[in-house]
Amino acid sequence: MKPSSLAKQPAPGSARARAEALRDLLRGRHRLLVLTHNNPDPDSLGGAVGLQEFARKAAGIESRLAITGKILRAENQAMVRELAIQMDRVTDVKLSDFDCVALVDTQPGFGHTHVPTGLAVDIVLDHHVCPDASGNLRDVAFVDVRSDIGATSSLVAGHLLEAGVRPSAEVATALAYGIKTDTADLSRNVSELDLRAWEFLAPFLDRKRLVAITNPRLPLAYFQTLKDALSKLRLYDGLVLCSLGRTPSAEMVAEVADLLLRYEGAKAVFCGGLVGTNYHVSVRTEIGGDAWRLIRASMDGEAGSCGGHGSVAGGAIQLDTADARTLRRLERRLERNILKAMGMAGTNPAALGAADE
Ligand SMILES: [Mn+2]
Repeated sequence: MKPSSLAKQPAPGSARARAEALRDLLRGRHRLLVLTHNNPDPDSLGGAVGLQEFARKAAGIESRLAITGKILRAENQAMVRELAIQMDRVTDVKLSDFDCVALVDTQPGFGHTHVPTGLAVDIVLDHHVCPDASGNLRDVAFVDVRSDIGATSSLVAGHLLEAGVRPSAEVATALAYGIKTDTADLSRNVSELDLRAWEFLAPFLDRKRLVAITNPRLPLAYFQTLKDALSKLRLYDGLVLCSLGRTPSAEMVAEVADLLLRYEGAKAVFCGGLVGTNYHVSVRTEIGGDAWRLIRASMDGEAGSCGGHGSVAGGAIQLDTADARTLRRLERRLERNILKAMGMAGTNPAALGAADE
C-alpha cells in the first residue's frame, strides 16, 4: 500500500519530507511511548492517538499512551469513554520496555509537563510558543513545532495524510475533536493546515460520537463553580476579570474563561483559580488578540510559567503558602499588571448585581 508519489524524492522541509522523516525514525525503533502535558486536553489526546495510529499503520510499531494528572472536563472524559482511548499512568509504565519516546502538544521543560527524570525524548510534536524552553529541544531527533498551527491534532493529521494512512473512526474523531476544541470550531488560530486536516478527517468521522463528546451531562459541582464565578466577576470596559479562589482544577479556570469571552462586551478575559498551592491563569482575547503578551505582562514578577498561541494562553504561578491573605495579594498584583498591560490603570470595575437591582 505504497503511495506512488513516494517514489519521487520529496522537497526537503516539505510536509511529505517531514512525514517520511517521522516514519523512518519510527521504523528503526521497536516500541513507542507517547506522553503529553499534565491533565491532558482533547488536542493532546487527539494528537497522541493520531501519532499512535501513524506509528502502527505507517511504521508498523506498537505504542502506549501514558499520562500524568487527570482527565478533567466532562467533555474530555466523554472523549476517552466514547472513543475507548487506552492509556496508562506514567508511573505504572515500565520505561525500559520502550526505545522511543514522543511528547505531544507540549515540549520538554514546559511547566505543566512531567517527563520522568533521565528519560530521553526522541519526538516532539507541538504548536505552542515558549522561547525559554527552546534549548530543551537540542537533543531531540525529530522536532515538529509549528506555532502558526491551531492544533497539534492538525499537525498529526497532516502526517497521516502525507503518509497515506486511513485513520480508524475513533482516531479520526479524536483528532477532529482536538482540532475543534483548540480552534473553537475552526474559528480561532486557524491555519491552512487546520482546514486541510479537517477535510481529510471528515469522511472518517463518527459524527454521532462527536456530538456525544461535545455535549456531555455535567455534574452539580460544575454549576456550583459557575455560580461562584459569576458572583466574583470584575467587569471593566472590554475586560473581564474572574478569580475563582479555590477551585477543583485548572480546567475549570479555562472553561470559565471560555464562557466569559462570550460576554458581548469582552475583548479580553482573565480567569484565575487556586489548585493546591498553584494559582492557574487562563487568558482569552478576541480573535486577532495576543493572549500570550497579556499573560506574560500579567504574570510579571511572579514565580511561574506560561504558554499560549494567538487568542488563548494559560499559565500557573507557584505560591509558597495558599492562605486567603496571600491569595488576595496575588489577585491584586495580577489585576494591577493586567490593567497596566491593557492601558487601563486606575479604572474601576463593575460587578454583576442581582436581577432586580
Ligand atoms: Mn493544543
